[in-house]
Amino acid sequence: MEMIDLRSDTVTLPSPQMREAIYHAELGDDVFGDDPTVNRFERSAAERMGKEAALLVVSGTMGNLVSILTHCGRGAEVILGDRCHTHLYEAGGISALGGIHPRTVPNQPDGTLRLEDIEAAIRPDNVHFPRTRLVCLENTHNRCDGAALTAEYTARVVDLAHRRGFAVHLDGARIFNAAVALGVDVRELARGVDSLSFCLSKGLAAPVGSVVCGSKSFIAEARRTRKMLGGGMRQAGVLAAAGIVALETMIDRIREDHENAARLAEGIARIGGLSIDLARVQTNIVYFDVTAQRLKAEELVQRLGARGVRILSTGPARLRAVTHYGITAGDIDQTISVLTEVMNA
Ligand code: TLP
Repeated sequence: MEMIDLRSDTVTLPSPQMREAIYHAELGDDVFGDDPTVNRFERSAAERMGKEAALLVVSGTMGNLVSILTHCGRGAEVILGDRCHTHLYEAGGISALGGIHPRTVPNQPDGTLRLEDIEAAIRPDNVHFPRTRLVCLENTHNRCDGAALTAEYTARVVDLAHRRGFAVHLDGARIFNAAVALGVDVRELARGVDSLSFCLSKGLAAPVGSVVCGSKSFIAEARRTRKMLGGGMRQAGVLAAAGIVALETMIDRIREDHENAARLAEGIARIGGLSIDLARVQTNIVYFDVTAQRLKAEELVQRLGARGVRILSTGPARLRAVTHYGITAGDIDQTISVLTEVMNA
């Protein structure tokens, strides 16, 4: 049975053009700075984000960890959303490996942190307190329905942080989804932030890799942090080659993923026993709930799986489906009909 895998956009397989580029990549030892493909990729990634420099890392988790460790010393405090990926799903790495104290403030349903909440979380200068060094944003916001944060909002947070003497890191794992949804250049969404990480292996469909972007001096320091974490890679041009193709060919097509997500959401809205807030589906992430008392989310996942559709349960009654490269409108129609069949059984 051919599976329709909507568990995440991380399941994407590299395009034929990526495989070709990997095969032909010119390579060297990147820890010595000698891999020409990595160097070319990092220059173009930085340029695309409007930053001075970039650093290839293995994953989104490592991108956030390297960035936060580079901004903060041990005992520093970072302000972040209570539903952000770094806080929920990165194994507590900033505390475990960096001795960094997380200070959560509530994520609003649209993925933002209220400026008043950030302001109230800033520590006064007093021996009792850790020092506030950083605030983290996430765009698009995974747990907040894939919401896209606007450039105007980000600018307000940057302004507040810089006025109060600390930095901003943006987890832009899916920042190109935000740029496409908002119809803006991705540079607008990256403007002013001191660092950002974005993923090659999600909506952009490359097999492995994320990128940290920032100033030249920040990236030089981040390179040292990456080495400390064991993330210095040698002939990493095999990854960067796919990254180059990802940046060249995979951004514009994201629109299709958003159309498929909207199509799926509209289908779900028509099925009894499921509920969805259509207005919240802005990008490629579709969260919905089972309202039928007899069925748990996990059971629904099992039944769909048996019929060739894979999605994730993210709570007792909550589910997530993510559209991506390789998923067609036909796959979405098939998913809707399987969901309808299972719910009516
Ligand atoms: N998210 C994954 C899972 O870990 C939940 C997914 O399937 O959505 N930032 C954000 C906003 C993310 O959504 C993810 C991955 C990461 C960082 C981490 O990236 P990786 O998996 O490359 O370490």
